[in-house]
Amino acid sequence: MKTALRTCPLCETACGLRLTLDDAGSVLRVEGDKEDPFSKGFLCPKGAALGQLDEDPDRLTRPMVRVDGELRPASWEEAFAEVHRGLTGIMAEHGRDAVALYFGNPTFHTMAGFLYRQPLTQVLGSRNVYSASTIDQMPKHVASGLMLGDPMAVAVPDLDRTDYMLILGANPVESNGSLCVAPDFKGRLQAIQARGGRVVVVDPRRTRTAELADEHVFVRPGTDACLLFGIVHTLLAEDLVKVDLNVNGLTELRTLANGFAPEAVEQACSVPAATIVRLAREIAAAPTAAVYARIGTCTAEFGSLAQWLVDVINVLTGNMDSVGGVMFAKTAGLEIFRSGQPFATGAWHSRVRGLPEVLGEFPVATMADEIETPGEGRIRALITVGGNPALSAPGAPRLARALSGLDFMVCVDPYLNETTRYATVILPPPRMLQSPHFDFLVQIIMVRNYARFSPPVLPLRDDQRSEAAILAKLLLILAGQAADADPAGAEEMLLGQLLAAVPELREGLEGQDGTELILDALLKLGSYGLSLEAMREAPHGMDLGPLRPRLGEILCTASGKVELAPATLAADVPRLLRRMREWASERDTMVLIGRRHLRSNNSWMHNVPSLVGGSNRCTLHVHPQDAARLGLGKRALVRSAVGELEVMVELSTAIMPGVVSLPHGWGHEESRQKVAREHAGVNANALTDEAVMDPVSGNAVFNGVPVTVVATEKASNLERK
Ligand SMILES: Nc1nc2c(c(=O)[nH]1)N[C@H]1C(S)=C(S)[C@@H](COP(=O)(O)OP(=O)(O)OC[C@H]3O[C@@H](n4cnc5c(=O)[nH]c(N)nc54)[C@H](O)[C@@H]3O)O[C@H]1N2
Ligand SMILES: Nc1nc2c(c(=O)[nH]1)N[C@H]1C(S)=C(S)[C@@H](COP(=O)(O)OP(=O)(O)OC[C@H]3O[C@@H](n4cnc5c(=O)[nH]c(N)nc54)[C@H](O)[C@@H]3O)O[C@H]1N2
Ligand code: SF4
Ligand SMILES: [Mo]
Repeated sequence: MKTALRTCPLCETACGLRLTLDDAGSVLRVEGDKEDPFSKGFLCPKGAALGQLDEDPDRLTRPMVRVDGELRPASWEEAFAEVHRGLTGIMAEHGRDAVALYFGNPTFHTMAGFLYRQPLTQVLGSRNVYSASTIDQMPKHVASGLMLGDPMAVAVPDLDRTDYMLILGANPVESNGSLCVAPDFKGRLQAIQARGGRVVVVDPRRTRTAELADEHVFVRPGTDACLLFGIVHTLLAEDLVKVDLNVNGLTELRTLANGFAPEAVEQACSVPAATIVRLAREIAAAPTAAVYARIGTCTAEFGSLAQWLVDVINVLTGNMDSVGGVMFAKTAGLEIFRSGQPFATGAWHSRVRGLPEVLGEFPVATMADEIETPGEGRIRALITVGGNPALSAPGAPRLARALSGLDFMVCVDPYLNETTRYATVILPPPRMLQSPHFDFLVQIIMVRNYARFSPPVLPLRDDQRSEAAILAKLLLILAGQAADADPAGAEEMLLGQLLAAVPELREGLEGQDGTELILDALLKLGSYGLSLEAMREAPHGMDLGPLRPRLGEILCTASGKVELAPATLAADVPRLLRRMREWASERDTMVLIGRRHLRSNNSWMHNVPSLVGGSNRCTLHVHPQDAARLGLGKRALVRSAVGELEVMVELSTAIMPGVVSLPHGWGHEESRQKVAREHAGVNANALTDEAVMDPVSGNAVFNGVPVTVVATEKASNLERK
């Protein structure tokens, strides 16, 4: 028996875990690490299932290569030779834009994903770069970038000190929080209440977070920008503004807000004008307040406007960069990457739909267009790293068909799943416990500055490759080197770039492999004068103190001021005004939203028996009033502009009438994963429409999708066992 300390790599919350393993390396028990200064013993059911997930017998242990149309196990040498053949051939014949990259959600968490993402993108030199960002948080980056200059300057609620928290479109009691890292988010919300503060939740569904709150406000999906504008309008009209930062654009903001008086927006968003006015007054009157909005407001038609208005309210009420309001974390290893250059979008545009590049990426919502549309620059090969777009992207069935028509596809992924089934080569990373872990990106969004390093718990076997070594090989192949090039060369290249100004640091670096050496370098170059050695000496993690005001270090707009009415966003306001009128008259249209469940995470945790079944089901939540009106029984057919699905109906008074909710990440009927196949569910993204997006950020729209729902008696996917 052995115990090991480990950061949970499964979600943004980064909980400290204490594992008990047997001599064979099998996980016997997972507990929260009580000595972790940040998570203090908290863990969720997914963290508790880390061992089962890591030891899932359906995880791939060997590379797979397609031979005669079928994926077969192969050696690493064969697999890399095939990758070399496929990619170099396509790049030589069709140019570099013919090869696309897709980085999925886990690449935001793994060390290898973080370290190799930029280098792979740079070395490939293709415009066709996609990531889970444009099916998630891109509107936040755009709003921060345009207001503050730095797209990575994500303002985080000062959860532990605020007196008032307005939450829109987030359900942290189930999701554990996103763009706001706070282990035991629920306990921290309850602590706000215990110290006399107030929590208000705006959501079309009375979620577990809404139930805990002091007040829950139902909002019509997709209309948050109107509601938020109503709050801004009130703050300005009632002179409740106390701006204590150097700002630009207050006059323009006033003009833009003109059309959004609370009485003008209430019809569209279904929130009474009196409630909007009261919320504005409450935020302004609270000693400190934080407005926080997540996925429900990002994956919507006006995602960027909503994210902008959230921070406008934080600025107008004196809560931006201030204790108890929203602030900016100070990372241990990333500050050197701040460019200091003002953010802009649209340096180039996509070939088919002419969409602007945002952070060097095109929207996932246009990936199928770029694969299917003939002509120069068409995508013919795709590299995916830790992503499952065949389930997670809008209009997913069309994208899956497009993937099946690619000339070549290589997937770095531990599973043969709905996406990797189209691969020519699958390169599986080792078990999570065989990889070192340090959450680089999550440090940007923590409610307290904190760092923790977990060395690998288990060694690699000879027939395995670390994820970093896999990505290093891909990097070398893209750089034109031979299939058998030594991945250590890529690591030295990265170190060389990092230490260009201080090459003398190279000699003193330590680490078991290239990944650890690079981490040591970043920590030594970082804000707190840390090192890998210092991290090893603090195996429970290191508290680096509460958030402190630091906007002065981050702000990099051209004006040097906080931009309250950036031109790119102001230009999108007329579209909102038009849509607002339509919403007011479309009140009978049924709309679809998503749903997350505590025991699930996107598409890839449905193969662990303890995480599926029970209440974690892929059902359509329908309000009983709607069900009666539509004559729905157990099953229903849901139709959208792009597809239809037969679903199991679950009545719920928690959902707003006129709204139905279906979780994403399901639809495993053809999966090779045994347990997941038995709990197949349906793919919600068969209903979402890739033609509709937030045009400013290119973000997909998963919430507020117009649908019709009719009764059906056909046998359902859900019941097929
Ligand atoms: N258990 C679990 N945890 C997860 C994940 C998971 O799949 N399962 N996924 C992880 C990932 S990748 C992310 S990005 C985070 C997301 O974390 P959260 O943002 O907290 O995500 P959700 O739980 O989906 O909460 C979104 C809420 O928005 C509401 N909503 C839908 N449409 C609208 C709208 O138009 N307006 C408003 N105001 N609300 C709306 C929904 O009803 C829902 O309650 O969670 C992470 N954590
Ligand atoms: N309708 C609807 N669709 C949504 C959402 C929604 O709310 N509603 N949410 C969106 C959001 S917020 C997100 S983040 C996206 C997620 O979209 P994706 O990132 O495309 O999908 P995931 O389901 O997270 O798939 C993760 C993949 O990574 C693999 N993987 C797991 N661990 C590792 C690892 O250590 N290394 C590597 N290389 N691979 C690994 C898994 O096998 C899986 O194939 O989905 C989006 N899609
Ligand atoms: S909340 Fe759960 S999944 Fe997320 S890091 Fe903590 S234990 Fe892991
Ligand atoms: Mo996400």
